[in-house]
Amino acid sequence: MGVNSFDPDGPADPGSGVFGLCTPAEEAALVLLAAPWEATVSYRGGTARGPEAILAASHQVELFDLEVGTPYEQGIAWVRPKPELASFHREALSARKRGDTEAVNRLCHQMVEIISEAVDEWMGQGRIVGLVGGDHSTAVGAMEAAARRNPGIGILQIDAHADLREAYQGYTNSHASVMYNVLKRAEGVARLVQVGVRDLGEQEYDRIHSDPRIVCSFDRDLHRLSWEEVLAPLPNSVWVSCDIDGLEPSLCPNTGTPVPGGLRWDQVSSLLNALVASGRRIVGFDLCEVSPAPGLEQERLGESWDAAVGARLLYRLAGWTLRSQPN
Ligand SMILES: [Mn+2]
Repeated sequence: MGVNSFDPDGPADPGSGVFGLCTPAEEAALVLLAAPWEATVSYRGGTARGPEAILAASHQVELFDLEVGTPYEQGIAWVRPKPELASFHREALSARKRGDTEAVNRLCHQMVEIISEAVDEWMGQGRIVGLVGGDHSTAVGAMEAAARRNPGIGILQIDAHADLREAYQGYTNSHASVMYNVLKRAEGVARLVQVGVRDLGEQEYDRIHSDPRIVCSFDRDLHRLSWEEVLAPLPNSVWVSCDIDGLEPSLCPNTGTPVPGGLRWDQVSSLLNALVASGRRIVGFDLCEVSPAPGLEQERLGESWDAAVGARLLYRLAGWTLRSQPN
């Protein structure tokens, strides 16, 4: 990694990897798996360009962070899924255009399998994995893989939406069904703790109250809850699933389905600080639904405000995750 010439406080080398680092994936403690995918977006598109935009914006992120210190020292690398994912994505988008819901569902299922296998492989090689979506449905396979390797885990979901629909617009792997699918498919998930939810259907509301695995801290209740109370139902090992729309829309103005309200930047920080301070271990995480401004040219993706926020949150998620590992 050219330790002698590497200056963590200096500008990123344009040819460098995520956060301006050059650590090969084989030597990194944490790999960030890009999942450019938005086959079932229901409102505004763009999140398939999220990973690329975050990668570009990551070159502006300070490697010293007041909350998480210097996680880059343990090695963080950017990795891509199998090239088939891109062709499946193109096929899914055109199937969607011609109204072939069955084909969309089949291709989305293949996406889930590809992500699940990739995450499992990296975990098998001793890496911790952070998934960078793409729409939130890209996280289903990642959580499945994590639950297989860590039975009994909890999921901490930061999201404006409950994502508990059985299907949405006929799509069984919709971004609106993420947690429904995870709870149905991943037996290893013991608990789902939702934070920031403020936009949901009546059936989702009923599901929250009828499934003993689900505990939801609605956005409207956060002012009277401590993070300790919010986090209390979680077991020791936790996957953090972060849909950027859980944050205030001012932090993600171009996300697919923005909703008023949401967590402030300092609240996300203090929530995740509290999670790590409680002694729980973050076994992996996803960051989804970050979307650059529409029409932004390729070479200007890194200037996107959404990506600037996303890249900083990604660095902190990496930092909290690494810090939470037992020595
Ligand atoms: Mn979501």
